[in-house]
Amino acid sequence: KMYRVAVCGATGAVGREMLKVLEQRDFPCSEVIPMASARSAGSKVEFRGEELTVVEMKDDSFAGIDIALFSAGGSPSKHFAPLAAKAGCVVVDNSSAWRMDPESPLVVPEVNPHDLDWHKGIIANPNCSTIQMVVALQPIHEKARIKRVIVSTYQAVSGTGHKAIAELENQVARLMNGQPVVADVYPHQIAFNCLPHIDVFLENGYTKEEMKMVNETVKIMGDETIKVSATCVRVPVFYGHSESVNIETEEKLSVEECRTILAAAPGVTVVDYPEKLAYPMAIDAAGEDDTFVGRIREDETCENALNMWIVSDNIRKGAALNTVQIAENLIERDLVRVP
Ligand code: A2P
Ligand code: 11C
Repeated sequence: KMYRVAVCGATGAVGREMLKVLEQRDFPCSEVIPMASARSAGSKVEFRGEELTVVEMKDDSFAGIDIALFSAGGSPSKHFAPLAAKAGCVVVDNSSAWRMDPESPLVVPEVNPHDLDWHKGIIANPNCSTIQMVVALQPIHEKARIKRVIVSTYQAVSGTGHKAIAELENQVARLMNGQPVVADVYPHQIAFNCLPHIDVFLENGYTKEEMKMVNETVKIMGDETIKVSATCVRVPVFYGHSESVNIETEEKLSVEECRTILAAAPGVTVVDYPEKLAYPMAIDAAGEDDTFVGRIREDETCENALNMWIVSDNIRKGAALNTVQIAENLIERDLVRVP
């Protein structure tokens, strides 16, 4: 069977990657309909060597569409996803709008594909920094039960969207030419800097991005006992989020065992050869599908704990690829229908 697929937010950083991933994975689509706001309606995007015309996403845009992949931001998702589902279209949403909604499964196919069974029309794609972390945590949890995770992230500007990519390029160029920088997307200069601030600050002193890692991890892994403490930092990298992760487990797991488990885990590649100076790096992960794990070592200050470094392309596994994988899973398991 072939499907009619809408890509909502098709002109954005993630939307463009979704088109690329659909093409690369030969997704069974009879038609792809790129949608965006009125601002870019009429513009062109490329798919399978053809130019497709972007149409404006409207309340009645979803009749006859089987699957809609959303990456148009939180408020458009809040408004349009229920309308799409009502029209009989299954939505896989990349925004934060539906992630903690008890009626919407939050899915990483390597971790909890079974949660797709109870979808009611809207399936949420987790936050990029959460996705790459849980892909590595799940196999460790299955073997040794994770009690507590302490994570610090080093996140690329592409996570903010195409305007932030342009802002970093522009600031670097201006600084190299002795001109003053212009900060518009971020509150401070991002070029040659690190900002311990992603998304908005909350009352508890954490940022929303940090609390996404705490809450989404529990929902995806289906275990409320897993405690997560996060610090999220924006760094002047274009593509690829990196994470320093400390994992405390119930059972002892040796470095060697951990490497073996991760090497066998779906979606994970272990790159851990310090003697050859080989470890995961954002510039190598960019454009790749896997999550890369290295620097695996014992935390010598704690009985059962390991440290590791986890890197993945935030636009691919962190967003576009995971969304398409969810859609592929729905097809495989005959779940492309709104109950
Ligand atoms: P547009 O080009 O019309 O602004 P990014 O995350 O890279 O900033 O991209 C956001 C994407 O979401 C873009 O494709 C943008 O389209 C789209 N978008 C933003 N707001 C809306 C909206 N209200 N309706 C439809 N698409 C939207
Ligand atoms: C970032 N993680 O890197 C964010 C981007 O909740 O989907 C994704 C925000 C979200 O800025």
